[in-house]
Amino acid sequence: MAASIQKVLNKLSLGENVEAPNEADVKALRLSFETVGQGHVLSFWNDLSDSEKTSFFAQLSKFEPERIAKLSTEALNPPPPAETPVYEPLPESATASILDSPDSSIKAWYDLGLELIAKNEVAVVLMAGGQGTRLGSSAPKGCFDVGLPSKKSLFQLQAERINKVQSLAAKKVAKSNVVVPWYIMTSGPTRGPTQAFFEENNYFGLKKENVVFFEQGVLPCISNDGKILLESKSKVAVAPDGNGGIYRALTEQVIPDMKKRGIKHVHAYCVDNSLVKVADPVFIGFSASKDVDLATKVVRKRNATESVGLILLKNGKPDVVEYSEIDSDTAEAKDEKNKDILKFRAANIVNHYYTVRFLETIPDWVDSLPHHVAKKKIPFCDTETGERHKPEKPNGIKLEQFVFDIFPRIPLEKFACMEVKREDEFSPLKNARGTGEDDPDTSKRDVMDQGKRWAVAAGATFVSEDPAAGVEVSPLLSYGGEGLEFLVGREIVGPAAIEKTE
Ligand code: UD2
Repeated sequence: MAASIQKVLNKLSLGENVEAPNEADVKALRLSFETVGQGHVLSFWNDLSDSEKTSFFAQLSKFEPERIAKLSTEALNPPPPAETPVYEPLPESATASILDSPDSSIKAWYDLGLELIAKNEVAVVLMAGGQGTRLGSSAPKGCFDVGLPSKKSLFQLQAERINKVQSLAAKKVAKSNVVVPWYIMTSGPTRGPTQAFFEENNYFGLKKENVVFFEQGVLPCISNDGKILLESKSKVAVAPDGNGGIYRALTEQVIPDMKKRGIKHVHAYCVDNSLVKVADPVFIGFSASKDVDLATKVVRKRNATESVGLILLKNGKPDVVEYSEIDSDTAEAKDEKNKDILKFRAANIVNHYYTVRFLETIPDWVDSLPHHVAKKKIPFCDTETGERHKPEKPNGIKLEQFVFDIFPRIPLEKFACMEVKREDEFSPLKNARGTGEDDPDTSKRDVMDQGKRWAVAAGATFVSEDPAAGVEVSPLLSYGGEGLEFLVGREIVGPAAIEKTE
């Protein structure tokens, strides 16, 4: 990158005002795009005001035109698949299932997990940079109130689960000041509103210094003939670079802080799972006891067409085949021994464990992670007329990386998969209210059903006019159904919310 462009970038990163770029800088920039056939991005340069020139120059300077040209050429002209991949379910050796593990194992993992949390060796990374288009909400998904009696957002539920697991760990080892730092990955559009939401809510009771926001990268949107799309005369249309952008972002913005804090174990998860067990001691303990570098939680796939990735062996290596890329034969194949269940039924739920030891190797492989193509309707500015259009049908592609694309690089003996109960750990908020599946009402239902199971298991009697009614149990009271002995003999009239012991 020309020294002059770097100089502007340095000033920008320091938040300094940058004057309108000088002719030499603009010439260098224009050349860097023209050289790869993308000179059209500067079609309207001379029409722009100084402030537009400054912001547009800053945006363009962050891109690497050669890398973008290479990515878009590869994306639009994908090489024919080398050979039909061979898919097999993961071997027993690489998987464990909560569903059929003895209580003694689960308790051992739980105790080890709490000990590691108490030693301040565990951190959490939240992937919250998605744009949540299917949900139809303009705010970041974590701000969404699914309609619980408490009206708690997904962010608040997750913050309180962190709070609770910290105090469970502290109590177990009779230690104070147990901290699970929470690193929240946002993307351009979600960064501001997310941070503001946490400030307004005083970090939901967590200490501000232990909630660290960081930002994933963005990539330009590309037209179907390989040209960078303009959103306006002075702005390139961009989109977050996918949840696989987490790796580049972690290396640049998070790993140093984790090292400083002595973190060794990381739980990374998806914002829109209303049941997510954040920093789950069982998962942390399971993964640490097997000394793996990467572990992933799965649930049993609901049906052949559920929009989830499938965890399996692909050509002998652990991998995930995304729902948008799976062939129907594979999706519908039945288990050889039991025709009633799917052969490939380990559904990815974006719930991963990493060692920091492994995350420190990101620079060795981050540039080789593949990009996936999503065909999208992308509002654009016509580079001939300057008019802005909102297309009716897909007119271009967004390039994104997937967080699980690192799986094939993990030796099988350093990889593990844990199957968990869907009803206890997975209820994604994907769709707008009224869809009937993976929407706010199903999220609320699943949280309330879980609380009802916990209350009845603790000895309460549940009564309700409405058989579908449930009980919301605050995460500050119970992380996984424990500590509810005070409910013995109590009658709970549903729907109900339990926030305190008295
Ligand atoms: C994701 C999984 C899919 C399955 C499904 C279950 C991936 C690539 N796919 O599909 O296999 O597990 O979830 O619910 O993981 N995100 C970012 N930055 C981005 C894009 C997404 O942080 O640029 C986050 C997003 O905020 C969310 C998570 O990644 O927390 C999953 O993203 P999604 O909901 O767009 O993924 P989906 O449902 O297509």
